Amino acid sequence: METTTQLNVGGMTCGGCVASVTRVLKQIQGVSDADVSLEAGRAVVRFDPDRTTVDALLSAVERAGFTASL
Ligand SMILES: [Cu+2]
Repeated sequence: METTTQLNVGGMTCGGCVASVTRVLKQIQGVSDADVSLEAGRAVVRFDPDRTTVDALLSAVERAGFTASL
């Protein structure tokens, strides 16, 4: 069963950052959608909790050079 979570993403300054965060999130196995907002500094991520975890989402965003928290 898919679920949706909202992450706070820090360090995004332009559309390129939004594209990067969106890409890294969507590349994770089990993520079906990621909606990233520059203005809000947030990412709404739809994922299957049997296939990935919130920690994996946070780590992926951090590895891409941004901060991430719940
Ligand atoms: Cu940018």
